[in-house]
Amino acid sequence: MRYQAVIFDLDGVICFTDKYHYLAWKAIADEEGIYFDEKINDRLRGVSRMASLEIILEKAERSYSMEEKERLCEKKNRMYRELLSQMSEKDLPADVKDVLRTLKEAEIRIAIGSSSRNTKLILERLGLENCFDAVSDGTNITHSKPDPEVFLKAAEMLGLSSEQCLVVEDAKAGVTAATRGGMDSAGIGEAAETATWPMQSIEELKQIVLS
Ligand code: B16
Ligand code: MG
Repeated sequence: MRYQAVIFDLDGVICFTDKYHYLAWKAIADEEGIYFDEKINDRLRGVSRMASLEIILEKAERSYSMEEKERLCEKKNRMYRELLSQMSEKDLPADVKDVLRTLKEAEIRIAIGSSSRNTKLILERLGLENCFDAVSDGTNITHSKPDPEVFLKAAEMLGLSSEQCLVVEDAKAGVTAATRGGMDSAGIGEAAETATWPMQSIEELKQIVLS
């Protein structure tokens, strides 16, 4: 088999927390009187919390101090975590569950490579806290996607080289990060446009990895 491990992005791949990011950022933007829509939201996929705010503030009519930006990030994160706290194992899509089980049965190692600092909470809510062989996330990196750091750290935790790992992404920034790290990628949604393996659905991953 071509790959020994699959490194999964979290938001937008394993679960649909991307919609909660949108709702929380939308509430912040509305309060501040800043235009924000789903198209702008797509640019936030895979990028850090502060970098996300900077993108939203491009439409602001005034400039914000670093203190104000930090307050807005904290507020957004409180709203986001409130939404996450309502999640349960039912929010793990059946096709994702099936893919994870199939890869494990085939002894392909699985890891998380997410920019999120809320990864631990999300995995707990989904009942996946003991599922992955490695978890690399926003708490162990200094540069978020499109920098390859999060994926390189995941490969290092697995004890594997970049060529042995396949990254699964929903964000163009994530595909760029994988490519810069010397890794192939499988992409869904907008990430399918630039990934090594474009996919219509996550189920296609079984064919890509196991053939
Ligand atoms: P947090 P991923 C990313 O997660 C999200 O796509 C991105 O929208 C978010 O800003 C980033 O995590 C940071 O998340 O505020 O929870 O630390 O797609 O890399 O799993
Ligand atoms: Mg994502």
